[in-house]
This record gives sequence, structure tokens and C-alpha cells, in this order.
Amino acid sequence: MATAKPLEDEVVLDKNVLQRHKKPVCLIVLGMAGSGKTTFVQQLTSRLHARKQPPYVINLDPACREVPYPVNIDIRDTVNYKEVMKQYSLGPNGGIVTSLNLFATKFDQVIKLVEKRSTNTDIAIFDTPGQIEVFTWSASGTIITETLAALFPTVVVYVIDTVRSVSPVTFMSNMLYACSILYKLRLPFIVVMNKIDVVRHDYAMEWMTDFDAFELALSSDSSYNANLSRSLSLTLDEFYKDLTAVGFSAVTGEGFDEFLAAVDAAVVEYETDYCPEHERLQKLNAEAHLKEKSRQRNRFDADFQEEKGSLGISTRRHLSHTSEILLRNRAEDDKIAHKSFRNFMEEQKKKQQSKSNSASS
Ligand SMILES: Nc1nc2c(ncn2[C@@H]2O[C@H](COP(=O)(O)OP(=O)(O)O)[C@@H](O)[C@H]2O)c(=O)[nH]1
Ligand SMILES: [Mg+2]
Repeated sequence: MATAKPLEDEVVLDKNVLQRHKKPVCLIVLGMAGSGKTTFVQQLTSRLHARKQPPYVINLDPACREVPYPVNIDIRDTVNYKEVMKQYSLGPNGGIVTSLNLFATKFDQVIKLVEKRSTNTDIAIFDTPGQIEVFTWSASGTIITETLAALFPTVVVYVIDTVRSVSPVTFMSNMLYACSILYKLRLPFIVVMNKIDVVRHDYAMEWMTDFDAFELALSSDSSYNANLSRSLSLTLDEFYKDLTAVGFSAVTGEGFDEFLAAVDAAVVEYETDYCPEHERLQKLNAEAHLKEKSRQRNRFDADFQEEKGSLGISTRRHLSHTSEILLRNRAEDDKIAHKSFRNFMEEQKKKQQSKSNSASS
């Protein structure tokens, strides 16, 4: 099996670019179950260790049996997935989501730990649960991703299984998923075509750049799925144009340097595109918040003025009402007061009488 030999210049370039960032680059590794996320993290970790650039590795999969790489933070140390399932009577996916939710409540501590390592770590890698939707469409997944993206250069690494994607229809559904995540997160995105030691990724690269080639692959299929994939391929053209895809083997490590170069480019994209956009959105949010505040203040002032203007009528109505109630109450109070005064006087009388009776006897 071929292993790509790093060119000396490339190594120096990668190191320089990575070292330029004071904050570690966060790589969020996503992909369908079995696409090779964990093996990819393992390969990346061992290669970075060999380069004396040890990454900070975080496992976010509470259901995995073992973690085959040196892990710095493991969700399983914080949350017991099986206990969560038992305690809340949940199935496997519900258990993972709830475990992730519980972990997300402590994510500020993870951030602090990653921040602490800023001086001697260039890359922080996040391995995610097997089932992709558990992370991408859960509240905790979004919180984790957005928190990281707000604080560190963050890149989404989408792992695709090239062996399982040779069917154009499967390939299309995988790319649609990638597209939906890209537009949901709007973060720099790298597609890792994994398992190229088994099936090369050239077919996928060709399908992404040449519509005719994709159509040809579908020519023998006239099913609804195939027709849909054909139309979608044209629609995804824009998405393909800006997409960075690299071939990789998580087993042999082939494609490692190309991947690192893609990370560098993604970090530049984060700084030039994501950060200004994030700041713009934050500014818009702040402006909208201020606008809403002043709108509410104006409304309050207007209501107050209106109330003041109509004070004569409304207050009179209000006053007549109030005074009526007060009067009635006062009458009631008076009645009670009179009654208790009478009682008091009678009691006093009785006391005096009993005193004089006892004195005369
Ligand atoms: N041949 C080959 N097998 C791989 C590669 N990457 C992962 N695998 C295998 O694919 C299976 C699933 O990998 P895993 O990393 O657990 O996938 P995950 O569910 O996405 O984390 C395992 O049996 C791996 O050994 C690769 O690049 N080449
Ligand atoms: Mg895994």
C-alpha cells in the first residue's frame, strides 16, 4: 500500500502556517456510522505525535467501546451512557443524545482546558458519535460547534466512505448530507474521502466536476432515485465548486499532507470569511436587540402619554370605582369597628359589675 511521502517544503509550510495561529485549530470530525471517523482521528493523532505536534484529542462518542488513540478528554469519564439509558428509559440514540446534552452543560470546562493548551497545541480534534444525526441535529451538537467556532478557528471534517459510495445514488445522498451540514454550520468544510487504500476516490472527484460522468454512471438506472440524483447533481454544482475534498486512508495514512494543507486553507477561510461574517451577524444581532429595546421603550412612552392624555376620563372612572369599593369597605370596617367597640364596652361593664358584686358580698 502506498504511503504519501511528505515533501520537505510542504512540511515546513504546514508547520509555519499551523504555528502562526495562537489558538489551536479545532477539527470537528463528522460522518456516517462506519465511515472511519475514529480510525481517521487515530491516524491523524499518531502522525501529529510523530511530527512532535501532539494534538489535543476529545472523544464525544459516549457509546464507543474503546478509544484507540491517546485521548485528553473522554465524554465516557463524565457521563455513563448505559446508566443514562437505564435511568431515563432510553434507547441507544436517545441515550447518546442525553449523554451529549449532559456533557454540553460542562463544555465551558472543555473550552478552558483547550485554551490552556493554546501555547503548545496546534490542533484539537473532536471525534463525534457514530450516528451523525445525533451530533449534527441535536441542540448539544449545535451548542458545542458554535461555542468552538466563536472562540477558535474551527473546521468541519466530513468523512465519506469511498467504498460504500461507489453507487451514484448512495454518493448523492452522502453529498446531500454534507451539503446540509455545510449550510447549517457555515464553517470551513473539508470532505475526507476515506478508505482510498480499498477504493480510490477518483470516481467521486470526477462525479463532482463532470456532470456527464455522473450521468453516465446513472445511465443504466431509471429508478426514481436515479432521476432525482441526476437533477440534484446539477443543483449541487455550486456546492461542489467551492468544496475541498481530499483522498485519505485512515489505515495507511495516505493523504495526510494534503489534508493538513487543506486545514491550513480552511483556517485562512475561517479568518477571512467566517470571522467577519460572524462579527457582522453579531453586530446585526446587537443592533436588532437595541432596536427592539428602543421600540419597547417608545411603545411604553406612547402608552404612558396616551394614559396621561386620557387621565381625566379614565382616572375618573377609575376613581369612582375605587372610591366605591373603599366606601363600601369603610362601611364594612365601620360596622366591624362599632360591633367590636360595643362588645368591648359590654365586656368592661360585665367586669365592673362582677367586681362590685364581689366587693358587696
Ligand atoms: N481499509 C480501511 N478500513 C478503514 C479505514 N478507515 C476505517 N476503516 C474501518 O472501517 C470500520 C469503521 O471505522 P470506525 O473508525 O470505527 O468508524 P466510525 O464509526 O466512523 O468511527 C473499522 O472496521 C475500520 O477499521 C480506511 O481508511 N481503510
Ligand atoms: Mg467512531
